[in-house]
Amino acid sequence: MIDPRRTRLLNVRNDVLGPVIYWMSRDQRVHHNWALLFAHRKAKILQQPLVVIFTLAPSFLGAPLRHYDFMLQGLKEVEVSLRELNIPFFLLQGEPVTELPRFVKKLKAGIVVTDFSPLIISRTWKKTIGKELLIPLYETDAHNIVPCWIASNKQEFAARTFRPKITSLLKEFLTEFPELTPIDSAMEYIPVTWSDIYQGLNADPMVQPVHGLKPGGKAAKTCLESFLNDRLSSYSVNRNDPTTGATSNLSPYLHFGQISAQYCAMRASRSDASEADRKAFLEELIVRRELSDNYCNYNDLYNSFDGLPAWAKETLEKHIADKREYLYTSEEFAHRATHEKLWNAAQLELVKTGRIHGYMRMYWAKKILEWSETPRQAFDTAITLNDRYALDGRDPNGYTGVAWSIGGLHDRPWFERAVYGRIRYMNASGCARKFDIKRYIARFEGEELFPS
Ligand code: FAD
Ligand code: FO1
Repeated sequence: MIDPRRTRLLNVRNDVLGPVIYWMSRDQRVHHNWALLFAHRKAKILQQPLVVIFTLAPSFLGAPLRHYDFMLQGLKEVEVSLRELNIPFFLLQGEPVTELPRFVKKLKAGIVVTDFSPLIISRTWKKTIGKELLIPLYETDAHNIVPCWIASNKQEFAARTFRPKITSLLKEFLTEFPELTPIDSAMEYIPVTWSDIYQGLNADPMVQPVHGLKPGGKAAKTCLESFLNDRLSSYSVNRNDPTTGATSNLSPYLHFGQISAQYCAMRASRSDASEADRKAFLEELIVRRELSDNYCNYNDLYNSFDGLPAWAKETLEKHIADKREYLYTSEEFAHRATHEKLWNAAQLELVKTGRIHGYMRMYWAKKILEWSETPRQAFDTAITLNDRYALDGRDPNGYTGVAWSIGGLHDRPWFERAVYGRIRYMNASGCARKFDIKRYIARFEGEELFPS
């Protein structure tokens, strides 16, 4: 029931008799989690206890308090759900590369299973730990429906080259999940003292937690159900209109793994919405999202201008000396000090609500390209602002989204123009053709951030 292709061994070691550890990182949930299911099965076969650990790094790509708060509230729920299955949960504070091997020794563990992330920070942790451990370190892709290394063995050119590969494999991988049964492990353990964890955080409090979006697995499920019941049936028509609120709002939950994309895809494909609406949603949730993991997994320069396609770098560099009608520094962008109300409203949505509507995100990034000194500076500004304020930031989707908007990744050359070269152009009047921009600006100009 667990496809063996979802898991790979990161170091050459044999299973040892001893407790099995699931080192949870990207997929912070108990249900519909292939990595936990794999570890659970190993524990059953070897008749060993199973424990779950999360290593809370002192800092993670500059994540401020907003993100840690959302994540820790979700992890609190994980601890409770695991307790119902008699599976201990440990939260270790400190560098994973020291804390994990130390915990393995203390526990005399026999196997470590972890989940998959294409980000370099996560790959580096595993490379170091895999070398040091004398026991096996397995990695299960619990985030993608088709495991990243199965979907493709190279960086894909565009969605159109990736889509057939993914779609042909969906019938084998878009499946139900086996049930997770309680473990009869005799291991006693002390519950996490969450107050100490919060004390020990040194995350920047300048970016406060957002209201209006409850963290955790239960809230994620409610968000999915409300989307399936009320909004999926208008998704294909309204998804690009930020004033309709027609999208799922699932990205923070998907980013922290508080809900399984595969579970969302199963539920959506069975909904009674039209074929057009289901197709449009699954295109984003499966093809676009898994294409982002493909980009980050096979291009080590995913978070840099240097990672962009050659044609895009060439055309942007050809126009590097073009006169910029407006010029802003990243601070001016951060403080919404541009001449354009629509752009300032999008930045305000991002800063205040921790999210920015998908269509606006493209326009938001492209204007940073147009109004920055250089394309390289624009790329770095967009990543910094996105990761600082967006709850779904520090995600392959973000690096890929910025690379698409500013650097033509997975896109094609368009007709040439100043500053952009042949990168696809967007502007406010283009937005006005799509939706009521006055209404959008009004929502954020008066800083009344949630429509009554
Ligand atoms: P829905 O439209 O309901 O889609 C459902 C899910 O499909 C999303 O949650 C997401 O997981 C996936 N998805 C949707 N659109 C895309 C896309 N274009 N690329 C990849 N996956 C997609 N997404 C992030 O998760 N984190 C980011 O930091 C991020 N930064 C972005 C920056 C820019 C400049 C751009 C253009 C896009 C960015 N995206 C990012 C992708 C996309 O805009 C968001 O995933 C989407 O708007 C999230 O809202 P939703 O969950 O309501 O999406
Ligand atoms: N993963 C961890 O294993 N430990 C952390 O301390 C941690 C902090 C963190 C903070 C913000 C954020 O957006 C993600 C964070 N993650 C952490 C990782 C995250 O869950 C994913 O594994 C990566 O973002 C890869 O997609």
